[in-house]
Amino acid sequence: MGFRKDFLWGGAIAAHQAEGAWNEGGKGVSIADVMTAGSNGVARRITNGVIDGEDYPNHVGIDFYHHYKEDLALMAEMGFKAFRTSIAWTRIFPNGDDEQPNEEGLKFYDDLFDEMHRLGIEPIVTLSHFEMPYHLAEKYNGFMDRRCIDFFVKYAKVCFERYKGKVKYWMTFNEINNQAELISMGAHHLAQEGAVLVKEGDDIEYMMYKSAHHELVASALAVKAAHEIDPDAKVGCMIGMNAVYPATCNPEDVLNAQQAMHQKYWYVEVHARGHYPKHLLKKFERKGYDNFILPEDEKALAEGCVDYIGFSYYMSYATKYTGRFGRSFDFSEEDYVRNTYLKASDWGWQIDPVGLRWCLNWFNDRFELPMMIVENGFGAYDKYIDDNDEYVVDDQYRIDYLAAHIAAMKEAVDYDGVDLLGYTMWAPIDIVSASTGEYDKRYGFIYVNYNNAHEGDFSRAKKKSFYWYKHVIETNGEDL
Ligand code: BGP
Repeated sequence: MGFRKDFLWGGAIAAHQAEGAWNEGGKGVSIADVMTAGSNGVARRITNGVIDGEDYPNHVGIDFYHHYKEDLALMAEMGFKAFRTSIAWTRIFPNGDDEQPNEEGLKFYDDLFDEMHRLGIEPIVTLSHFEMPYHLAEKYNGFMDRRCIDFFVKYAKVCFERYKGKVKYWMTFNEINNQAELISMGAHHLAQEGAVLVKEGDDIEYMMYKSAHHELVASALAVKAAHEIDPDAKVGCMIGMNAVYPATCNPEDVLNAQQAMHQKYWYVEVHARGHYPKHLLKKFERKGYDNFILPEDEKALAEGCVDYIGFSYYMSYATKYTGRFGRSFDFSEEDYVRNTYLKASDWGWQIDPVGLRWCLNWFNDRFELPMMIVENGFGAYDKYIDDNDEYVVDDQYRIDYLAAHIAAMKEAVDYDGVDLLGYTMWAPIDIVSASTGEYDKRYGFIYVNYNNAHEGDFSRAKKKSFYWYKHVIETNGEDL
């Protein structure tokens, strides 16, 4: 009983939220580099990335590019078995459609992965974490154009060949399904996911399905290529997962919640089963949206099923029926209601460890694949304490959040038969928030001295949770 002996305990970050050095080492500009900082309630905007007076937090990140040795040493001190990060596509292909890869970028990740192995840390690598080359967005409108399938597959193959023997666990597109929440989350999700830029009057529902289809084909072709290049490679999908509960036991609310699950999670069906679910094919037929699925795409999808399901889990939702089942393509804010049984973070993210067990079961019942929880964490405004020698933040709330979620996943392993490969919490070190671009929304066990006002020297210090997580890993999750 308990977690497997070789359980991959660790943490996860993404290149664009941490590395900084946005124009060093031959790197090109990514879609993340041109996004302004938002703040609570104000969405980030996409500009050309050079407007005076605008704040572009991803240009700097936490300067992981220059600090990674120090940071990995701290992860190793906690006993990390695994560390998830992404490769910045623009370090390898600065424009996305370049003939040759950028050797300096390839070398950076060689050094990074070598350092991880030296410390006994297994790399888990996402190929595209919200950061397609900006040039591909501008010139091709991202994944709206089929040519981007080839650009991605070329990039993926270069990575598989170069890092064969160094990287075993891969994921293709981070939280590929976020784009399903276009209306409530703002069009920037479409840009983050598929680097598709939206103009007024565009049919964004059509654009969402078409660009997602191209990404799914690109992902499937990459999975196939990875297996050919390195038979030991395991390639997963990465789904942003939240349980969607009915607000009441009124059958209409129950059906509505099921429709919301259809709407948000059909992506994983394509990744894991190699074909579209029937409810979506019906919708495409009804709306005339099936013109972008070519026969060769169906073959590619069928031949490129993922080896495991990677997913993030932060919160759950509750939804009520507001008069239209299966709203055209979004469950907007009016459909979602506050779950009175749950508390929420300062950003309104409802804290629900039981929902994690529910989600593990949802995946397990359908796909019977191994799983990896590749993100789970608690964003908070941490209070810095000056006069404590042991730690600089007393983040008991973060410990409580993580402990409850680890306990829930242990139940899923012990009682529900879930095959769980690992857990990489988000994020072991404070980094830039993806949704708001803030520094002050902190997740780390390691504090980074830098804030929203761009004050600080990037020095690193331990929080209380640092010692707690070290102990969790030491006891293989037995003592929380
Ligand atoms: C996920 C993303 C991450 C991330 C995390 C926390 O959606 O994959 O990139 O940052 O959520 O979100 P945020 O940073 O907005 O708090």
